[in-house]
Amino acid sequence: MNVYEYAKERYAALGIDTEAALTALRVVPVSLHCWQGDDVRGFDGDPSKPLTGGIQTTGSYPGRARTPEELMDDLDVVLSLIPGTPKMNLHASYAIFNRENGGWVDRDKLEPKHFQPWVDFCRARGLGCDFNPTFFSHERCDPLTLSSPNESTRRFWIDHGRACIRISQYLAEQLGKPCIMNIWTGDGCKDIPGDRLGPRQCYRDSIDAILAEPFDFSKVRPCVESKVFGIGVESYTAGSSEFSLLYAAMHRDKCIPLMDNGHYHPTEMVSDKISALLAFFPEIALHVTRPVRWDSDHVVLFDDETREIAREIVRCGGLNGRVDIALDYFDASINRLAAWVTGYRNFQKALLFALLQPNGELKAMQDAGNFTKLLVTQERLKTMPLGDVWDEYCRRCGKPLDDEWFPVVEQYEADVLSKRS
Ligand code: RNT
Ligand code: ZN
Repeated sequence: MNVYEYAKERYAALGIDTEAALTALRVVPVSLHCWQGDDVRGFDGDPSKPLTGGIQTTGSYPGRARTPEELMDDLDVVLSLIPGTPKMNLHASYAIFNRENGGWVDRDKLEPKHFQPWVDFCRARGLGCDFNPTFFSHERCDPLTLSSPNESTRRFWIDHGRACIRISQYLAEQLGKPCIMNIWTGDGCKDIPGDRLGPRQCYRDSIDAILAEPFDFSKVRPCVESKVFGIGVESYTAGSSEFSLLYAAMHRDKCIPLMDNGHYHPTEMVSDKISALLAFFPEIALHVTRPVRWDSDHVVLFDDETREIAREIVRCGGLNGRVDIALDYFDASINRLAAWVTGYRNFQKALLFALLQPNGELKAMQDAGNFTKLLVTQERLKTMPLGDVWDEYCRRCGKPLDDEWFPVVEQYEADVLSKRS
């Protein structure tokens, strides 16, 4: 008997159908963020300009993608090494300007044509595409954007947001898959503000103005992402958790909330928040990352919280379109392709772990008050032969096993990345 058949029997003895899990996992869209490949620099400005908005990449590992072509080449290697159904996730700052489309324009003037090479890239690979307006790393951040007291600043960024809605609609129509369009700004204050309500009212009105741009909500799913603090905005953020959740709650016909698990106090767990939101919202979106003491955006691991997030997604019915999953991390201190692949595969593995749980029985134990058995069973599940089912999943997806993918990255580093200055 091969190891998968043996694992299948072991799980079957607990009432768990590994075949159903393998089938379900293959079609779950998980967004792959383009910004891991170039340390969130983008192509619409001077690449040496600093990353602003309170986020930071640290490290200077060689091989960063410097052009759209390099980023796409890198993505192709990554796509060859990850199982499942990836979706691209772009930022507006990854617009591609060339002679055919008239060259550079500022962010308030972006058009679908500036993303045509990305549409072609995605279409040729059968990928959907998500999108993000880029409210950072730009001279029109004063340093605020949508919450600025300066009306012309707000106008610029509202126009950027509206342009991004039109681009998102184009991506959805061209690729035949909904586009999740996430609104996040780094607006906030380093020190104790003298006014919080004013900027938050501006922020609210600015999002209203962006979402006044006509779009089809079945194709474009605008989200608002909250954040507790950033570098240089330690004391207050305009788009706090309450602000973003309430905005989404009061605009349910055109907006959904997005939680990034790096954006809370270190003892707050997004795994615990998923069901709280799903009790009220038909759909929510997630950024999966790994905060180390702060929103450091380390590579996603196969760790307790990642597994718990996956378990909550699965048992709350999130795989049926109620939870939009995206990865969001950026590590510049290690091989960037290895970072991408490690995080993506780990989240796939966490989803597989979650699909191989006897959820009905665990719930019954809880409802019956049998917390001893619940504890013992959940601990028991941790050492079931998940790895053998995972290997089978990779095989069926035609993708390398855990031992096989890193040599491909090492070879690519030797052949390609090491030659980039
Ligand atoms: C920042 C947010 C945001 C960004 C990306 C680049 O803290 O998490 O989602 O990481 O938009
Ligand atoms: Zn995020």
